[in-house]
Formats: sequence, structure tokens, C-alpha cells
Amino acid sequence: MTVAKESDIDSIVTDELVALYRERGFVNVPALLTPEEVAEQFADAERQFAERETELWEEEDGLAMDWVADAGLRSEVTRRLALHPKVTAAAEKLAGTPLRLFKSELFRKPAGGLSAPTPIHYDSPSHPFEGRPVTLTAWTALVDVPEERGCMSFIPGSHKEVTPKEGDDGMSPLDRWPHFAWEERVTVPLRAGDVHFHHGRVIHSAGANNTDTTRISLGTVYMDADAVYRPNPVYSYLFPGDDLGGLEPGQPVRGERFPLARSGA
Ligand SMILES: O=C(O)CCC(=O)C(=O)O
Repeated sequence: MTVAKESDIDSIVTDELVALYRERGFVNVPALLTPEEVAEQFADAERQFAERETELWEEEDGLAMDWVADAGLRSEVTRRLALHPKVTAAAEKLAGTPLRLFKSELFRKPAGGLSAPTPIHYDSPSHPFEGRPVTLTAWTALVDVPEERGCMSFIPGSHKEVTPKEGDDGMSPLDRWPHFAWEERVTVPLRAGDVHFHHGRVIHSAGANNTDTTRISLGTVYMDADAVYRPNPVYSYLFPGDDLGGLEPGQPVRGERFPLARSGA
């Protein structure tokens, strides 16, 4: 396996890959992280899952996953990975604009047939920002995630049509856009160390984990460097009491918790 170096970013995230991302709303960047980086974050994820109470994403047919919210605020390892020069360089090149770190979450989909699929949704309705700033997620596989382990599927190009509106909980995009039920979905299996990037408005889902290995991954969300805070009922429901460290509505989202992705400042 050839692992990407930071200096390789322009040859890995090529203009063609950027064009593909803009067209489809997602791309996989294989082997972006070294096996050592994956092993370090995997060990740290196991520690965080053991020590912290997790949030649950429960569905009628089971647990889609549990997750550690804002993992980067309490773990140096996760914070370092969220601001990893290779990941942030790739994210900015794809987004085409300067980014800030918004948050990092550790996801765990249980093994042994105990999990449910992650329902179809898109992310931006839970983002507490004014207008429609750029957001994208870097989803890092910390174990191999073949289709049977619950990798993600996307509806290519849906990000160009999806327009969040007030009160939209984002969980049932097929209610608002029923035609997407009949459109092609692209399933993206990942090797440990691959990172896929997806746009905040691309419609996606993930399968159940039907293997004996727990699916563990890190989802880091980046936002437009100029994003402005606006309280959001979906965010408040998911993270009660989190006013992003005391931000007032209308204030730019910045400060130590939300550094610029490339400089960390
Ligand atoms: O990991 C999953 O199953 C879903 C994650 C997701 O929806 C996201 O990162 O936006």
C-alpha cells in the first residue's frame, strides 16, 4: 500500500478528483493516513469509548451507531487528526475555500448483527450556521469498512438540489424529494486509513454491520472559515446547552475551539 505524504496532496487530490467531488458531492481518498496514524487513533477511540458516555442513534430496527460527541475537545490525538495537514489540505482543495474545524465525532457501529442501517439523511440541517456556508465531513475509516460492515452510500449530485429550509430536520429527504428514492446510489467501501469527504447537503446512508468486527470511524466536520453562528433546533436537540462556547447569534464562529483548518490558528 502506498500512503499519501502531505506533499503529495496535489497529485492525490487532482483537479479531476475535485471536479468529481463538485459533481457528485463525495469522493474517497485512499490511504491518506499511515497505518501508524490509524493505529494511534484506533487505540485512542477505544479508550474514549470505554471512558465516556456515548450518544445513541437508535432506530426502530436497532442501533444505527453510538458516538462520542466532540471527541477532539477531550483528546489530543483526535484533535491532531482533525487538524492533520494531509486531511485539511485535501478538505480545502475539495471545498475550494478556507475552512475551520467545526467538530470531530467518533462513530461505532456494533458488530454481530446488532446494528441497524444509518437512515438516509443529509447533514447541514443540524449545522448551527447562518445562510448556507460550505460544510464537509472527512470520514476516516479506523478499520476496514467493506459493504457488509456498513459503509456509506451516496446519491450523486443530490447536494446540488437539496436546499435546507427553516424547520427541516434533514432526516427524511425522501419525503421532500421523493424522486431521489429512484436514483442511483453509490456505495463507498473504505480501507482503514482511507478518508472519504462528503458535502453537507449530499444525501447519504450506511448499511448495518453484519460482520464480527465493530465499525469504528472518525467524522470531522469542517465549515467555511467565515461561518456565522445561528442557533438551530436540530443542533440544540442533539447537543442540549451547547452554545458553541458562549457565542451570540450573528457572531463569527471562531476561537480556540474552531481553529482555521490549515494553520490551526
Ligand atoms: O457513520 C455513519 O453511519 C453515518 C455518518 C454520517 O452520516 C456522517 O458522517 O454524516
